[in-house]
Amino acid sequence: MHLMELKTLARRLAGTVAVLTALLALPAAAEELKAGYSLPATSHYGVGVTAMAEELAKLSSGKWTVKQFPANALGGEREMVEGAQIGTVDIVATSSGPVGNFVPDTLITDIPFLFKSYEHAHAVLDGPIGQAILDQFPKHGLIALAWGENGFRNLTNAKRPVRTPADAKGLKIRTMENQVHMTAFKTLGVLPTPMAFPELFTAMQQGTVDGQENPIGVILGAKFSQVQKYLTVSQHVYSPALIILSPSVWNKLNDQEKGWFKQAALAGAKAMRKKAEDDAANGIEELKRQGMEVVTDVDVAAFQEALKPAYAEYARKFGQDKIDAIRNYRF
Ligand code: EAX
Repeated sequence: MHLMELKTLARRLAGTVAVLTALLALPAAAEELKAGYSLPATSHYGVGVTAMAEELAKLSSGKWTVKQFPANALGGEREMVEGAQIGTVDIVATSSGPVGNFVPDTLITDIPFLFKSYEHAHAVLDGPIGQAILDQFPKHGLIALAWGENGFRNLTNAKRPVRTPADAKGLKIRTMENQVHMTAFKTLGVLPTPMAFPELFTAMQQGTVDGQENPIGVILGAKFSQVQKYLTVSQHVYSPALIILSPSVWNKLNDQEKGWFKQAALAGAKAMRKKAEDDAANGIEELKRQGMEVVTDVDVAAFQEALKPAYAEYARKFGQDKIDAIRNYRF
């Protein structure tokens, strides 16, 4: 080999070594997590997941990034929870709606008129009762990092203004795939039609169902004013949300990293609650502008009276003591 060739070879090798050294000095590539939810990126779920991602990046010095899949891109809430179980979805921000089918202990939180206020709901869910429910998730193949919020649900329909249970009777109303909600609506004499959220807009457009019920932020985000004329501010049930993590992610974490995920999820839940509550406070005016006729003088006492047989069923199912412990929780 000529001297010139040797020199060229040496230069090339030196260059390769320099590149390799630079590569090794780079931090490990961030791991991307897939997060799914049923509403647009601008919704309370989007705001919550963004806050969680930012906190996680800060705590872990960028070890994880979060790619968001809003608006049912990964399927309905039940499908996304299944995805978390099998590891095809990493993070799910979901209403408690379908979660009772996986973790039955969550169902008690879906009882109508159980929580009197946001403060009441937060105190129960963030306290020992809520924690005991979160602790049930691992044995059902899921990790629940924090309680978030969907909000107080309100009835909408395309047929008539609803103030009383008599007005609601006979309406065909989509419910979530949740036994506690279905029992309540059946008891009220409406025709409950359980259906996954992604199918709901079309079902209302085509008249397969007359109406549905959801928090104001959801009604706005999903553009239901395009297919629903009447909004009843019934606030008939508080709808919690959950930030769920796939065990396929959780089981690889060390204790410090688990702490980061929990802390990040709590920051996400806080931001989610704030956005859901801001939407509930400001969104009704926007829905009016979009053409909805709004009933605010709802006969809540009559609805509670009409629900009595459902409450008897819940007492048999969950135990009156457990229900009272939530209803009378001091905060
Ligand atoms: O989580 O299915 C529902 O009505 C939920 O409230 C909605 O997907 C937001």
